[in-house]
Amino acid sequence: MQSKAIFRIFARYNSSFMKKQLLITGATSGIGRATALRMAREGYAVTATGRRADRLETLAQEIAAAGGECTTLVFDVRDAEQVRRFLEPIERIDILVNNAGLAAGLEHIDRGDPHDWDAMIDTNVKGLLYVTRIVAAKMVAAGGGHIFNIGSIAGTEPYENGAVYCASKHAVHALSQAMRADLLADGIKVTEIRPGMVETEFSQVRFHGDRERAAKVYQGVEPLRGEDIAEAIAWAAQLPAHMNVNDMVLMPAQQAGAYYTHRNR
Ligand code: NDP
Ligand code: 8X3
Repeated sequence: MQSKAIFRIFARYNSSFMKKQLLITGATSGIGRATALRMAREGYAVTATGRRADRLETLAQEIAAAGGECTTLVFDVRDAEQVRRFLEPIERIDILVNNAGLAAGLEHIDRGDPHDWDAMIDTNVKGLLYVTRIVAAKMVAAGGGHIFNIGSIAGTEPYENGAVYCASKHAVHALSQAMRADLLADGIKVTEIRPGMVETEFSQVRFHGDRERAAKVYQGVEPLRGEDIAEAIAWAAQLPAHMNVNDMVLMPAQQAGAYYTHRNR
């Protein structure tokens, strides 16, 4: 009787450990939340991170109710010490999705708010670096892994009023290419996903909570949804070992780039 119980505990522990481990930042909303749900459905043991604990708790319950596995970690990617404290103890990470990010403000450079600039650079660039530093070292030691960086079309198309956000995503684009080279001999794939317009909390955050202004961004357009980006990540993650997607640009059919959107009247 006792040995059966021990066997069951061992089997559960073993099957959990055998699952591929995925860590995603910014899983409380939008692309991150959709990707966590999707990848849990694909059979990954998901570690979902973000600052809003209640949102992560709801996500973990949703994943568990669907038979998946989700651990949550509440920390701010801008704080290098928190990142180290929460991520260092994790034994294995097969896939990292660097998703946490934001745009703050939409202004000409002479009117931009330096607090917004700090938030974007500290999150989109430095936060991504802090997380990657710790996780990539684990992947190198393990002899493989796959890193997804969520860039943007803003990473190659600078636009009026978006100087600092565009600069931060240009940095993500450069980092993705350079880290791919750095990690090449270690068997670590690096995939950059660069979406156009995706309807999430992104525009609400950009306009500091102004929902009406945020809604106008998507007027007359069928934007992408977080689930569409999750679909792309799920596809790229399951490719054979010899094949990698370096850079994937995804847009709504009604968008041709940062400057061209066809809106229904
Ligand atoms: P959301 O605002 O819906 O989600 C952003 C996520 O990032 C949230 O989970 C938020 O969690 C997290 N986050 C923000 N700051 C921090 C921080 N300091 N520490 C930890 N987590 C943080 O937007 P999206 O889902 O759209 O954005 C996800 C990524 O996609 C971003 O990198 C964005 O730049 C990129 N992107 C978005 C596009 C779009 O049109 N929506 C297009 C192209 C790229 P919490 O607040 O709980 O910490
Ligand atoms: C988000 C897309 O066009 O608002 O990265 O910069 S855009």
